[in-house]
Amino acid sequence: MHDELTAITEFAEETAQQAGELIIQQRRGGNLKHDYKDATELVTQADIEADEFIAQRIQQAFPKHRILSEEAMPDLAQAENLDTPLWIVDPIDGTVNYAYGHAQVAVSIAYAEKGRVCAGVVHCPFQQETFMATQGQGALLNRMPIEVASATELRRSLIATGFPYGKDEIPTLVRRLERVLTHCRDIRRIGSAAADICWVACGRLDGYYESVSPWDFAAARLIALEAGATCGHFSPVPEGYPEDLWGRDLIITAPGIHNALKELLPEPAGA
Ligand code: LIP
Repeated sequence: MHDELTAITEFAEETAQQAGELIIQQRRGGNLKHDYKDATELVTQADIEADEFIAQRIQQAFPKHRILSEEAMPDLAQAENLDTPLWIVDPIDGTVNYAYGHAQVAVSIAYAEKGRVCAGVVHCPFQQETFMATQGQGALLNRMPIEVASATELRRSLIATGFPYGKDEIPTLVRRLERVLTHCRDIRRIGSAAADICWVACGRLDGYYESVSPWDFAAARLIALEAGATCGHFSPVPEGYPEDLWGRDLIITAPGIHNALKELLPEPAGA
């Protein structure tokens, strides 16, 4: 099983790096076509083409496996079907960054069996960084071991978060942000959950919290766990739903600040 999983991680690494080359070329070519999902969420032609490329490679190599991907196969019910292996794909995490020419963009590919993510790759093509992990084998950045920060004081910790495309929850999120910013060193809003979480894994950040989709975080969460991070939720995970794929109210931190940050996140009674 160990060798099979390692081979799957290496397949995901190669696939993510090839998809990374595709999106670099697309952006360099200029005139990037884009559209909007639900009138608010930006999607580019590169998102769609990279999603199709990754899906084709997975289907050729693993025809019996299922795929949950942001653009081509976004059926979240797939996450609750534990019968066959599942690939969870975000072809471009940080789509707005990608469209604006920023570097914090990630290709995220995770592999899960019975709802547990056991292989994950996050490739950041514009920064030439590939984060990866196989369950039980530690976390790597460009094939070198990484580990989470040793932060123990929230007031001296750098915390990342993000915000949804929809604006309904902004008042609650701003009140939460005020509580966190009052008690930590500073906040970063990088624009890619996969990059945020991998930066916690390698100690560039001390913590992260947000609510995102499974494809945004599934691979990075395994990488962070394997790097020694504490991963959890600050609200209950629905009974029977795979914790590794539940993206509401995520908190991923250096172990020493987990409880201190977690206490600040839920809306206080009567707020
Ligand atoms: C993004 C997430 C990010 C979040 C953005 C967006 P996308 O995913 O990675 O953490 O704050 O609103 O959801 O849409 O670029 O794949």
